[in-house]
This record gives sequence, C-alpha cells and structure tokens, in this order.
Amino acid sequence: MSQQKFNQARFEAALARQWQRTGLSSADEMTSHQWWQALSGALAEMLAAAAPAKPAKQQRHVNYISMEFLIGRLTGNTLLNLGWYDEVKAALAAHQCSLSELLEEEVDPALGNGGLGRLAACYLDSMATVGQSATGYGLNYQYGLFRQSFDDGRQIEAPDDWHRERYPWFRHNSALDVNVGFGGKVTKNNEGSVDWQPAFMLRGEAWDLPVVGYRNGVTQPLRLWQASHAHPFDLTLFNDGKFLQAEQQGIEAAKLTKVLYPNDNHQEGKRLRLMQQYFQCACSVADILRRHHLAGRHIAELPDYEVIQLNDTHPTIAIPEMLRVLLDEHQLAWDDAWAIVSKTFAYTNHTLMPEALECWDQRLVRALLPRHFMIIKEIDRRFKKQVDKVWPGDEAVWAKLALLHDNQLRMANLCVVSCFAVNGVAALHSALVVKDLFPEYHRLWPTKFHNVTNGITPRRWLKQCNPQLATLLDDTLKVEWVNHLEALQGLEAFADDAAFRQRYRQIKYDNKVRLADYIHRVTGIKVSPEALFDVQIKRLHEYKRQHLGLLHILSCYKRLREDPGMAWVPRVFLFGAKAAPGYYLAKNIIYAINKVAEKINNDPLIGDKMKVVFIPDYRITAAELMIPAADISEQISTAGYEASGTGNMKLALNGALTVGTLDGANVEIAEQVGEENIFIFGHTVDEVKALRKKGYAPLKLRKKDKHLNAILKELENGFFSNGDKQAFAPLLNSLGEGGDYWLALADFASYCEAQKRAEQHYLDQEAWTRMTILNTARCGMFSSDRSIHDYQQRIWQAKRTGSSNG
Ligand code: 26Q
Repeated sequence: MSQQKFNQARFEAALARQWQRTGLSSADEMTSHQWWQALSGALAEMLAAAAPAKPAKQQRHVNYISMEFLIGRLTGNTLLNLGWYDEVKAALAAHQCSLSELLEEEVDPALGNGGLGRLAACYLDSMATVGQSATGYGLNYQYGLFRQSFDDGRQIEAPDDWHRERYPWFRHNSALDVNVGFGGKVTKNNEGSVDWQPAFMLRGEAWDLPVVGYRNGVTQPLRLWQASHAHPFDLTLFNDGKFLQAEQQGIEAAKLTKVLYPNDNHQEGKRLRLMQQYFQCACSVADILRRHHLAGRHIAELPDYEVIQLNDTHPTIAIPEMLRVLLDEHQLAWDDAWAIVSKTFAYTNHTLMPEALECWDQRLVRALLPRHFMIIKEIDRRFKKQVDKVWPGDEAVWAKLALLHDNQLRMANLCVVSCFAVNGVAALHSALVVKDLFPEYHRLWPTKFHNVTNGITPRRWLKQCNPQLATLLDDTLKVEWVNHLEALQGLEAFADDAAFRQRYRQIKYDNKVRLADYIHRVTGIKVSPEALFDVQIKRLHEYKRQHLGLLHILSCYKRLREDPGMAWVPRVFLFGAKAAPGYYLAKNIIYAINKVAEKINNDPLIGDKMKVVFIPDYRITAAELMIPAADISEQISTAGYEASGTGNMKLALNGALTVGTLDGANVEIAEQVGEENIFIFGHTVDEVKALRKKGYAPLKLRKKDKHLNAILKELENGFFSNGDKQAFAPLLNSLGEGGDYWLALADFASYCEAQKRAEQHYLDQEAWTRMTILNTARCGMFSSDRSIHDYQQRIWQAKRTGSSNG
C-alpha cells in the first residue's frame, strides 16, 4: 500500500469538530493541553475512517496477546509514521500553535513495566510497517506503571493517573463487547456435554488505539480490553432481592482493569492478577473467533488464517479458553479441538529465572475457572501417556514435565505442550531455553524450538528520538534507511571521513546539551556536556546489577580523593530505573545510589570530574532523551540472566559504546560491531556455573582485594549516610558471606578494567567517534522489522506439519 496523503481540508474540519466539543466559543480559547487533545482527536478520527488492511495472500493474521504494551507517547510518533509532520506543523502554525510544544502535553501511556511491554509496542510498529496483518490484544489499565519520585533518596510511588477516560486516541466500539464469566460450577449431562455456570459475569469493552505503519497507508488496532459491569447483571439475584450480591460483580468490574501489576521478572500468585489474565484472554479469544466466523470460514480452518502469539506465559489461559469454546460451545470432539488449538498458538519465553516462571495455586485456578481446570487436567492426562512411552516409569522426568504438580499449575509447561512453536529472544537465551529450561521437551519435539532475536523500531528509537542523526543519515546514505535498516552499513565508508566524524560528534554533543537541560530542570543538578555520559537505564533488579555500577562509582570516587591530580576523564553517571514497590533490596540499591550521588555531587574537590544523577520516573519519554545522549551503555547483567535486553540495541544504534557482559543480545551486538568496538568483561555463562559449583565465597574475594574492601567499608561506616551505619544494610548483607548470588564482587575487577579501557579510548576522540559510527553502521540487524521477518519465516508462515502432540 502507499502512503496516505494529508488532506488539509479534512484535517481542519476534524479539528473544528474537536474544539467545538470543548464547549468554548473559539479555538483560540483552548489551552495547550486542549490543543493537543483536539489535534490527537482529529487525527484519530481521520485514521478511523481509513479502510483496514487485508492479510496478504497466504498470510496468517497475527494476534499478539500481551499483558503489557509500553507504547509511549502516540501523537508525535503517529505523525512521523504517517509522514504528516510538516503539514500538520504548518496547519497549526496558522492557529499560532507550535506543534513541538503541543506534543509535550501528552503523558506517556505507561501500560507496561519494561522490556517485555516495550518489545510488544515495537513489534506492533514493525508489523504495520512490513505489512504483516496483526491485532495487538492487551488491557486498558486505568493506572499504568506507578510514577516515581525520591524523598531523601528513597523511592516514592504515586499512582499513574493517566486519564484514559479522556485519551483522545481511543476509539470504543461497543459492537465488540464481550461477556466473561468467573467462578461457579460445572455440570455434566448424560450425553457427556458439559455446562459451566459462572458465578458472575463481567463485560469487556474494546478500546482501540491505532497502530500506523511507516508511510504505507496501513493502520491496524491495538485492542485494549476494559472491564465494566455485565448488563443486565444477574437478574435472578436481583429479583430475589439479593441486590448486594448482584451488585458484587460491579465491584469486581471496577477493580479488574484498575492497575497494572508493577512486577518485572517476578511473579506473585495474586487472584486479581489471574482474573486479569483470564479476562483479557477470554475477550481476545472471543474476538478472534468472531472475526473468523464473520469471514464465513469453518472453525477447522482457524490455524490456516490465524496465529496467536503469546508474549510470555501471562496470557497462557487463552489456550484452555479456546479449547473450552470449541468443546462446549461448538461441540467439537477433543481431538478436533486439540488439532485446532495446537496449530494456532505460539509462545515466546522471556526469562529463565525461576521466580519469574508462572505457577498458580491449583485451588485458586479451580475456584475461579472450574471448567478450564478440568480441561487442563485432561491435557495433562493425555500428555502423561506420551511421556510414559518415551520415559516409561520415570517419575523424575514426569515431575519436571507435568503441567500439574505439587498443587501448582505450571504455565510454561502448559505453553510448551500446547503450542506449535516456542522461541527465546536472543541466540544465547534460546540455546539456554533448550539446554537448561526445557531439555526433555526438546527431546520430545526438537523442531518446536526457535530463536528470534529481539529488535527495536528505528522509527521511534532513531528517527523520532534523534532527529539530527536521522537527517545526517538521510544526507549521507541518500536511501530510505528507516525501514531498511541494513542500509546503515553504507556508513562504514564514512567512519574514516574526518568531516563526517565531526558532524556525527557534534550531534552527540547537541543531544548531551539537550539532556543536560532536562537534568537541570528535573533534578536541579548541573552537568557538563563535555563529560563522558555513562548511562544505565533499565528496571532495577539484582541480576541487572545496578549495584555493580555503584561499586565502580565508589571506586572512582575513592581513587580521585586519594590522588586529586591523577589523569581523569570527567564523567556523568546516569541512572534511570524503577524498582517494584515490594522489592525491598532493589529499593535499597536506589537509596544507596542516591546517597552516594548526593555526597559526590556536593564534594567541592570533585567538581565536574564526577557527577551521579538518578533521573526520577524513568519512562519511554525519558529514554528518548537519554539514549541519543549516551557515550557509554551499561549492559552488565550476570551472564545467563538477561534474556536479551533491548536498551542495549537502542543505545548502540544511537552511537553509545557498550560496556557489557556476554549475556543476552550483547553477544550478538559484539558479533555485529566487532570485538574492537565494544568493551566486554566478566564471567561467561559457563564460568558463572563453574564458579557457583566450586563454591563461591564473596568474603574471601573481599579480603584479597584491599580496594574493594575499602569502598565497601565506606558504605558500611556511614560515610555516605550521615553516620547511619544501617542505611545500606540490606544491600551489604546481600553481598556478605553466602551471598552475592549475582557475582558483583566476582566481576568487579574485570568490570573496572573494562571501564579503564573505555576511558583510554575516549581520550582519543577521533578514534572513539569512529567506533561509535561503526556501532550505528553495524546495528541494522536489530531493527524489529528484521525480528518480524524472522517470526514470519520461522513461526507464523512456516509450513505446518500438523499436530505433534496430545
Ligand atoms: C508475572 C506474573 C505476575 C505479575 C507479573 C509478572 C511479570 C510481569 C512482567 C513477569 C515478568 C515481566 C516482564 C519481563 C520482562 O520484561 N522481561 C524482559 O523481556 C525483554 C523482551 O524480550 C528482554 O529483552 C529482557 O531481557 C527481559 O528481562
């Protein structure tokens, strides 16, 4: 398809309709915020009128189900993808409005925690761009991820009231409403057919956001379900006079999509979370089947036309839900229903960490979803027969593979057994999924397992957030690179061109000035754009090791105090991270970083040599400012634990050099950019395993390394906390005897050495710039367009060989 043309008259008419709704007598009376609303509402209206795209021949429609879509601000990005930015800017200028100022009025829709939610958003952008027909399915949370501020360095959480009620991009289509049942009982009649009578019903309302492809005329929906009362609510109860009981469902409805769970890589077995999962899945499955029937297709053809991609195990319950509909509502036989389901679903794994693998208490599942529980038991029973053939009588194997075990329902196992494809998110991760997580499953179904390395959309993560670099690329490459990111290879030739390097370096500098202004505005701290900007941005988690970054900062500070005259590259250490509100240790790490920052930033002997800034409320909008301004990208997780990472890709693409471990996609970044253009350090996956096996003793390490011991002492003795020796006890205890599970002390020396290497390179600005240009030039494969092509080839359009299990 071709680009949708901007129609000025239609735009002005839509804009007029918008401001007339405000009740004001003229457009001039609108506030900036109202202008942003009117603009977005007008664009949304114009997009809604466009005809939806049809799947290309032989293409299955992709249903991407995710509990999180971290989309970021929509207005600017949509204008960029439409290619209407300049026209709209001019049209608004005629109303004395500055488009760039209006765009600042939008609050981030923060409907996700971190990487997994952002990945879903990048994939929607890429599917629309490459012409992959798709629908995103998620939840319309009233409160997104909490807002973060600091009080004396401690994280404070506030609700993220993002005003979804008045978010102008939403379109509610009541024709798509779905009723969802919960609880109740199941009865079997004599013919063997089953009847589930839920205890109460909720209604799911479809709230759509438009996903616009890059200048190709494609708009497809991100459909977010919002809970409301089912109407009419339980009339029998109502008539019986049990009004309060009937009203109960209304109370549940208000609660259900109220808030996003703020955990990242950690599961809590909360009833409300399971209700959210089921609600989303039931609505989405109903919607998929509705579309299928509406197209006049037979149910058995479903896998020929639809694929359902599960973003981690969070939407797993969609599998038994579809079986339930096929068995109980379509009256299909088990084998027929199973054949359909097991050819339709595919599962992406995003973590190996045991505490993140979802397990649900069987009693909870049974009480909330009695029919689904029966169906899961039946899958488990049939699967056991298969396992018994391969491992007769081997209880240990069954204990690992069972869906139901130890009063728990294991969602990952349910996914692997029921899906036609399972993939990890980076080459190393996918290898570990097979080797460490699912070796027996791999033996059963070796062709089921795939890798699709994550990617990022270059529309938002280069063109939009780094407009100057985008223009330089346009001028230099003279080809459309933003949807053909491999074209960046053409930059290699310019790495040796001094004039080009000068322009590239100047852009980085300008981006640093822009970030320094922001830092000053939100924190009051003044940082010099002449300094090296060292950036660690990601959720706060022990395995990501922000505390290793902290140890290096402490080390620098100590050395500088001991030898003020030493050769030194001025550095600004920048952090952005939210800790899950219940993650005590993570919050202590934030506190420690903030207290250390306070001391260093106010030390007159240090001045501009070092600054440490923890930017509050890290979110997409902050990332868009920080990434283009970074010189060093910190990717320092314990090897084997960061499934992929995607911030690592965004930073490298924007010309930051990585200091990182051989973990997740860092491995592939190193392969792409070349080992001479990245600073790798630390224990490898195998070395981590060997060290733990041998028995790792952090205290011994501490005793041997005087410098390390000294900096830890300064955390212990109250030097950074006004004499409070307990301030960082949670962190320090975690690094003590029998601790340091994440091997921060074990990697400390190697990390400092890598930082030293980076610094040496930075001293030679010409050589450094050359390296950064090569990073940009060689990161083309990390476009999410490439990831989508991989999904198409390896998973969605692969020749299906029929059901292999069950
Ligand atoms: C599960 C159950 C109950 C409540 C919350 C959760 C939950 C929520 C979010 C569990 C995990 C998450 C998020 C995980 C996540 O973001 N993983 C990241 O996914 C990225 C995209 O693939 C990878 O790049 C990162 O390496 C991985 O950490």
